[in-house]
Amino acid sequence: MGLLTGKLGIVFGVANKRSIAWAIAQAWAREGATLAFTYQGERLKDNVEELAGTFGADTIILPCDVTRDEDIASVFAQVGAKFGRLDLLLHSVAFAPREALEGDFLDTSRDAFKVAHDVSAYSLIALARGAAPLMTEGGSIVAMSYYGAEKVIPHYNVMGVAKAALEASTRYLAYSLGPKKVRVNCISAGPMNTLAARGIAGFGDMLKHYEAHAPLKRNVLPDELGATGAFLASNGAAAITGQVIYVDAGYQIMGM
Ligand code: 0WE
Repeated sequence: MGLLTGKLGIVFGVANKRSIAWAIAQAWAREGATLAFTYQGERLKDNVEELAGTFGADTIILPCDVTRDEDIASVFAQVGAKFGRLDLLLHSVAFAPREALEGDFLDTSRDAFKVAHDVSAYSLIALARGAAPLMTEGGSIVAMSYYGAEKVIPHYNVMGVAKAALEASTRYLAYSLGPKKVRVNCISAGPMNTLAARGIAGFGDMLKHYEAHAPLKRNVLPDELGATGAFLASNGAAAITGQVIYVDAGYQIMGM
């Protein structure tokens, strides 16, 4: 039997087949979970319907802009009506205005800071609050982070600050939701060739840098994020909460 048989989950952040959210959703589905998906804007609707449509009739697909409280309320109302309960939530959503990821951190505008934190960090709190009343049998919330939260990665800039806020929010949410047996953890992934990474100057060099310096001398594969996502969602991780788990070929342990 699958690790997640009978569990009901919701996935935020599928954009296309290369999305980390899609890798983890596939692993959750393979382990027996029934899933709901949200998509951000009409632009991504067809992609998500095509991908998630392969999972069968009980799959729910809904629009959600995580900066809109009305969207979030509507998503959890519909998921509550159709599923009756929720066990799993994946947060794989981030955005900072492009210019904030290109220039000097010193020039970060108030608006870029606000947008990056609203979309990439506050949304975890808002989604957790929406999901919590449905997690009546406990639950597992998983959010995606990146090493730029703790060390300076040139050009990651305000996203690094937002990921630091996301990781700290993970700890405070773990404390808040612990009494309800809802666990909250982050996966800090090594760099992946996704839509979010496309067009980032020097990204190819960054993948090469990991190959050269990570203990495992390679980059991370989508299926490996899926497997860790499935583990954190499973009862095997029942005593793990508030953690940041590195799935980065070991890169994070290195001092030089
Ligand atoms: O978290 C991320 C990227 C998230 C992201 C990507 C974009 C590109 C398009 C957030 N906002 C935007 N805004 C856009 O307009 N990663 C972990 C991938 C990433 O992004 C970087 C990296 C890495 C790694 C940016 C600079 C340096 C390294």
